[in-house]
Amino acid sequence: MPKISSENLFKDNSFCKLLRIKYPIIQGGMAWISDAELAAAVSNAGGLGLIAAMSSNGEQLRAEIKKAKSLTTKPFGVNIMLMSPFVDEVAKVVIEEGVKVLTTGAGNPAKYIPDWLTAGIKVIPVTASVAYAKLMQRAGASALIAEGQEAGGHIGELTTMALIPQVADAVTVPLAAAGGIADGRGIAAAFMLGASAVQVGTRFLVAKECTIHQNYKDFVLKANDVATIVSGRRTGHPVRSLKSEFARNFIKIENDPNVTDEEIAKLGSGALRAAAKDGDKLKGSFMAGQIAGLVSKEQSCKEIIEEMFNEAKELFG
Ligand code: TUI
Repeated sequence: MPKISSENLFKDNSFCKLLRIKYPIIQGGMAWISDAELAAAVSNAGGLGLIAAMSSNGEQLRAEIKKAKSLTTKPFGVNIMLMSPFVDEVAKVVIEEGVKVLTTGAGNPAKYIPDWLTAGIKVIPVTASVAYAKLMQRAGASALIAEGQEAGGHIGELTTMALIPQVADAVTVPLAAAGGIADGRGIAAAFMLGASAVQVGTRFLVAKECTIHQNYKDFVLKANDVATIVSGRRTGHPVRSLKSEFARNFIKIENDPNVTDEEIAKLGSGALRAAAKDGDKLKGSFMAGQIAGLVSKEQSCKEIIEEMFNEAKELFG
């Protein structure tokens, strides 16, 4: 097995080369959260910022992309959530707007990949299993993000610790690790497991440039190791979030056999917005990863990224 050194963190790094970025860190494409302001701040700090297309229709996404272009000259990307009702239109808008990098989540992007590749876009699907990682590599993925179930939001079954080395052995494209990473130790561990980049969501929730409601940030800052819970197992779309009234209630209701699937589906709608925009604990789904307990201070994106990579560099000696 090749030795990993601090050289691999920056100079000799497949993600930095592929994406023309300084630090091999991707900011998670978080629905209702990852806007032009956050994406541009991460990109300006040397990482890859992402705009989440999930909550946007085509024209809203176009406006957000234009805004990001006005805030940074560095590369940034768009995250496309495949369960979005607007997925067909946003899949076209990213081509029209000359977006250079896409990540995808919560489904299979195979039918869009040929058009994106023809347009010169680098496509980086998020995967939660080895089989799906192989499928995405065959479909033309430029790189992959393997996400463990420590992550916030929609999750798969495997942990980051078990998933990353297995995916690393199964594919040849550059691999990023996600789920449970919020400091330099997490970066170092991810690299040891076979990743050459990390994707971070939870720690960026409390970034100064992240525009979510202060209640959301405080919820993350106060979280401990057992502050998250998984709901939505019955719907087939399990979601990790902080233990809000809404999340506890959702689990109670989904466990009730008298409640119909339609009623459950209705329950979830609007919950991401209620958390991000209104900070409403009764109606909001405050998605966050298990590493929230480690996130204890609000910092700029630049401070977050530089601190994380300085720690990782120290660890490699
Ligand atoms: O997508 C995410 N995280 C998300 S999406 C989201 S919005 C949402 N809200 C309510 C219910 C569901 C979603 C919030 N957080 N992460 C990337 C990710 N993708 N994790 C797991 C997957 C995944 C899962 C199944 C990717 C592909 C897949 O199946 C592929 C297939 O075989 O169809």
